[in-house]
Amino acid sequence: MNGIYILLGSNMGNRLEYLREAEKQLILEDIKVVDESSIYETEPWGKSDQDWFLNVVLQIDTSKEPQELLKTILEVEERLGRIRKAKWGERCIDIDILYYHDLQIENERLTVPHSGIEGRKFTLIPLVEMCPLELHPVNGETQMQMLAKCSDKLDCLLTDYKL
Ligand code: A4P
Ligand code: MG
Repeated sequence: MNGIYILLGSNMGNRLEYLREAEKQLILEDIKVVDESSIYETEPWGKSDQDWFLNVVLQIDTSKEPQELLKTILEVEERLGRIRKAKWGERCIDIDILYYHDLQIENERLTVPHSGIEGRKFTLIPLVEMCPLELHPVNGETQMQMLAKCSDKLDCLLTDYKL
């Protein structure tokens, strides 16, 4: 995997504005956006009695090490007023680190690559759009191969929203 990829998700309030504001705040924190996927409207995964999400994947460039990037992400979530309630539950903004080049990290605060990639179409579809042939550093599969195998049946609809 060549690059740092993060996933933004929102399913509360003005979802598109939350995604836009999150991107703005990240840029203010010395994070450069190199590429962005389309925005997808996605059926809630994990906990179905909640509203649909908007999801987008950003490829970013930053001098921050993974732990520091996580800290920044948590601060941006907080600034945007994210209140943590139920696991997998509704949120105005959620930012996850998907890949940090080929790094593998596993501690109580951070798992990279993100543990949910293989099982979630709302993550794999934007990744396939951006970097279909890049390899997952742990399982050695391309984003396309993972999507082809993925058993997630939830809808992930392309929108023409722009960040
Ligand atoms: N953490 C560990 N690894 C990471 C990582 N790679 N990136 C830790 C970011 N954070 C990471 O996260 C809890 C803790 O995870 C963080 O403090 C960090 O130390 P959280 O965001 O507060 O908790 P959560 O999101 O409720 O739980 P979890 O397990 O992270 O859920 P996910 O995987 O984030 O899933 N359906 C659709 N359609 N679209 C979505 O975007 N998102 C979720 C949340 C569920 N269903 C969804 C979507
Ligand atoms: Mg999360």
